[in-house]
Amino acid sequence: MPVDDAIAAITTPIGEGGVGIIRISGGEIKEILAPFLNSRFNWQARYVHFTPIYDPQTKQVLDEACVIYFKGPASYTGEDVVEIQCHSSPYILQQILSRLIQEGCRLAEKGEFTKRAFMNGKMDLTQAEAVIDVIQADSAQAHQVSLGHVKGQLYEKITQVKSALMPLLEQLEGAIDFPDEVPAIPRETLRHQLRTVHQDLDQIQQVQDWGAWVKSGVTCMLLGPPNVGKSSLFNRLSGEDKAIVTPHPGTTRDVLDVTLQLGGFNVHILDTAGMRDSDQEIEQMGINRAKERLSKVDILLWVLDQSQPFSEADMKIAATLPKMPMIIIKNKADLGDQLTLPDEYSSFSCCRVSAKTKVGLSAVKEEILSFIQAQVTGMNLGFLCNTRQRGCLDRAHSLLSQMIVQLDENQPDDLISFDLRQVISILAELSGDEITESLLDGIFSRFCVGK
Ligand SMILES: Nc1nc2c(ncn2[C@@H]2O[C@H](COP(=O)(O)OP(=O)(O)O)[C@@H](O)[C@H]2O)c(=O)[nH]1
Ligand SMILES: [Mg+2]
Repeated sequence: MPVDDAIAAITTPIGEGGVGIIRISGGEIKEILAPFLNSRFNWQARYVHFTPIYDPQTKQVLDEACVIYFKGPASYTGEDVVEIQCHSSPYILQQILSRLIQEGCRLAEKGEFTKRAFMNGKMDLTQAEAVIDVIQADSAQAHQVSLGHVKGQLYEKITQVKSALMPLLEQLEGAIDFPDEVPAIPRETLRHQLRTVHQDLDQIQQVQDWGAWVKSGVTCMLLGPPNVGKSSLFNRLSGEDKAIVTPHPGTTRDVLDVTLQLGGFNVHILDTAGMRDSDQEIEQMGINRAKERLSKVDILLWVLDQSQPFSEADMKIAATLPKMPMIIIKNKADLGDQLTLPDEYSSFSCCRVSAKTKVGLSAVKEEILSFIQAQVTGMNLGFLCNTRQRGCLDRAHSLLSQMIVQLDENQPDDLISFDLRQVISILAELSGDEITESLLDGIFSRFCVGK
């Protein structure tokens, strides 16, 4: 099958709405579309043509629509593209699509428009992958990152790193094959260059660790002894009465979660069973669940009852707190302040709140947000990778680390050049300059039909 055969799909979600769009792309779409349009239809590109759309067989009007023609290669796919913007009734859209198929179009596969854009050199693979991330972005920050990728920041950086390595490889291999003509690279130069590239990859890797927050969100867990007001705070922060609140210790069992949007970031708040040794089987199961979730938490929200002195129970919890980012929340501010925390906690951010009166709640949100912002400030989030790209980045990074050790151990040039070729090849896989068919299928199958 020719790669530019005509494909068509409904690109807008099915359902009632103002406008529904059908996109058609391919080499001979003007011929296929001719019987749908007036014989006088003017194929002026990038112009909105308001026109009836006819049934090619019966010549009945199917709908009145705005038709835009993008002449290839100046189009999304690089081929001739037509977008028919008609009324968004699933019936009308299906009617037009089914007739397009009768007249010679094929229903586009998932992501096929973007795959063609990639095949026709309209975008590199990191940009193509970013298109799916833009579609799936569910927070303002994630959206910004994906847009950065669509503009190709990651691709540019990786290309720059690769082009720093290429001359090294050429000279290394030249010196091995033609020692009389090509001088060997001094080890010190080689070491310096590899270290520089290694630092570049280090920098991109750091962005991944913190930047993952931007994509998947930040998880904060409310943790503390029973009855300090964790569930009340959870309800107040989420603005819903999701968690059951009672004066009886041991009420919360399951881990509850809610997602807030703070400053464009998704923040997942978890409410947990109060930590204590319980002889109640179900409560103990809840406590164990909370402990299991701890490893996936980014920020602990340690809740204490400030109307009481620092207790034995607080001390027990303090002893089990993992070393991780933490905000201390002193709740029940409306009942007075009896709580003095041990000195070792003086460096942690601390908020005084009352879940009952709501005083101090906004400070908790601000504290979480400023913590996230402090981590991501100064990072180029345009370098944020998806899982596939991250795998390549980690492989290239660890191979480079290994090569630097080999250089220090004075390993021969042919071994170094073999690994260097590998690193370049992995980076090419990351940027999409070296790709396999199955890799492409895997990437584009994540798309929806019509993109
Ligand atoms: N006075 C006062 N009572 C509170 C406050 N927060 C929670 N409570 C009460 O403390 C009890 C335990 O609250 P809950 O949210 O279930 O605590 P949890 O066990 O830590 O989840 C309930 O009776 C709440 O009404 C607060 O800020 N001030
Ligand atoms: Mg509770």
